[in-house]
Amino acid sequence: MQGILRLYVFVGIFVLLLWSTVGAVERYAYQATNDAIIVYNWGDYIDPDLISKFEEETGIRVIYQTFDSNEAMLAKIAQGGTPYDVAVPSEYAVSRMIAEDLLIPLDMKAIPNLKHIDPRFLNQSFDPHNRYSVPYFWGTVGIVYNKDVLGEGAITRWEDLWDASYRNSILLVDGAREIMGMALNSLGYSLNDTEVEHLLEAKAKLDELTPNVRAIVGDEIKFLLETDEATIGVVWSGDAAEIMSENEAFDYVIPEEGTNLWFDNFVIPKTARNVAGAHAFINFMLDAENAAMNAEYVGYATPNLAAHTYLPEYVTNDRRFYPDEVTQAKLEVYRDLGKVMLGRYNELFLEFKMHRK
Ligand code: N2P
Repeated sequence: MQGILRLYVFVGIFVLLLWSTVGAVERYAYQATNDAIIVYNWGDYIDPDLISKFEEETGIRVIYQTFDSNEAMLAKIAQGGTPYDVAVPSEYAVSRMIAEDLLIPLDMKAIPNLKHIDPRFLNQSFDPHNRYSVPYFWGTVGIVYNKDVLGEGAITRWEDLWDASYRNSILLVDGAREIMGMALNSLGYSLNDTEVEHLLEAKAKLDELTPNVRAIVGDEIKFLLETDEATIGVVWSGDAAEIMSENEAFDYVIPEEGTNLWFDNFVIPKTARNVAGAHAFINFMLDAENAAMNAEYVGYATPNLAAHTYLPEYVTNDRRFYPDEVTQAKLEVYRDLGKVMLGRYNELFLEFKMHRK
């Protein structure tokens, strides 16, 4: 008994020590804000060499943290614990952050490289006149599938995923809007639908997909598909591009029923302590050569027109990843559905995940 007690005390002291050390390191990191910036980005979403290049060129140290969904990022920033200088929300999350007064207006004089951005990606409805945001990458949500195993053209629609022959074959990206959106689109509804009946129908439809779902995963989805752990994945377009460059058996389709067209953007949260450094970082990432290097590394489509001159034409002409305007017009951009409705989407997605257990 005494031994167990001693063990508990020992573990307790260890945890306390660890906790206070982590706290001290974080505090130290966040104090040095004049020569540092804290960047909060999606996982696997930057060429790490660009971070070193920025640090060398400017002398500003980058403290880099990642998230894997808009919902996680929104919660962390709203809670305010970490003084982020730069974050990368998708369009509907930009609207949410503006509505919740979480962002500072950008000083475009400090971002002259904005001139490189294709004008059709500017002045969008989620942030008129780009008061708070500048475009980073854009793309779609779609299906990557092993054409060597399933056959060329085997999958063209969301509905195909429900085929009983794909038992235990599908990996889903762990995103509430993405997966609820897929179910809504497969039923012919908008992925911005707010009718409770339709949302419940979508959740029931997801439950029916359960036997075919192998796992719901984060960024490891790329590795799992590249190494043939599954034959089908519901992924963001750039992740599909990377999977296909590692494993030529895969192809990517934009489902016929329609899907999500998304735009990710740089913003500066109100928590920022190094606003000048944040602008410098955004401007650096918008430099044409840097943007091209970044696009080549992560596999996503860049809205930076000047960067296109540094990218091979077979990349920028690939309509699977740079869909033309006719296709884009058929796709839907997520709207900010408001806090309550977004909560509803999250709950239903969570229930689907639990249902699988
Ligand atoms: C890459 C994240 C892609 C973000 N891991 C899609 N909005």
